[in-house]
Amino acid sequence: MTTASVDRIEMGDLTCWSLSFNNSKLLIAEQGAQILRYENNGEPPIIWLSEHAEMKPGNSQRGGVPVCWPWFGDLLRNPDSVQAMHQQPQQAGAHGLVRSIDWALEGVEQREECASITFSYNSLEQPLAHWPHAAELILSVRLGERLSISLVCRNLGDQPLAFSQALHSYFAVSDINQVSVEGLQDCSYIETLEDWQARSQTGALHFSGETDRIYLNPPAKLQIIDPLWQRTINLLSTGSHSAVVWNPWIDKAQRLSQFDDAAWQQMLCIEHANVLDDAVTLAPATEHELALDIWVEHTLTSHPLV
Ligand code: TA6
Repeated sequence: MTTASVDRIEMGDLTCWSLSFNNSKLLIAEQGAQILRYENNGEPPIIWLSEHAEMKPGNSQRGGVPVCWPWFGDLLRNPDSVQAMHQQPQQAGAHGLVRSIDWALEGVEQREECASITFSYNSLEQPLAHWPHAAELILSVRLGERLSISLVCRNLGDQPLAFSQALHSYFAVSDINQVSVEGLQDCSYIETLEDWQARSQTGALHFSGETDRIYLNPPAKLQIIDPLWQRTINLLSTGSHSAVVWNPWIDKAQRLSQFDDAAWQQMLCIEHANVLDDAVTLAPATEHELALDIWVEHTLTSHPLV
């Protein structure tokens, strides 16, 4: 009989929690409720973490699944409703305000079929600079045969709450030149590297340079096909109407913090989000859930007989 386990551990200056179930392991930090690692024993990681990740307070770690909220990306590229929630939008940093603050541990569960952990953030208890609104986030992670992530946002105020968001997931790949993403064919996307022009995806997505695209209304299921590691990473989401696909490639990799110059070859971000016109406006006393299931299938590719 398998009994999952949850243990508290210190990683550098960060308090983290280690979940294990069968041969799967997950590491999550209290800071930002940020998943840092997800892997099956004896296999390459599923969620990628930079070898230069600095385990110290004040910055999100490069890799894992940073939570971007109450905005994604550059606040000034967000809808007016989202910008108006901030008192000094011109001064705001990228990807919101909750990636680098400690969340509260709400609960831990160890069962036969899974291990789970829940964190919360409440703006009434931990006010955010220049963002004076009443909201609560609940991030729940369940490790079983799959990894299930749920991000719930509750409007605790008496006015509508407008936000954009993303689970900014970094996935490990064998070689970005060899992988592809299935599921985005025929989707419209915004090409942020070419003046935010609207485009349409033809066929599967392959990579040959810096990629930073916002796909609109993608299907619930996307797949990262990795022939070299003979695996497919399956991604199944609900409550997400945008998907950001990002690889920094060679030049941007050299400008990124906590990032080896060559690391662009072994990572790929697929970020389940609600951004641009998909930004969320919550009525008072209502909530919204963005959820994502991640699991790996092994695909033994048949090699032609030599
Ligand atoms: O999600 C893609 C992106 O917006 C990229 O443009 C890049 O800036 C990446 O996020 C990382 O952002 P960060 O603030 O974590 O360095």
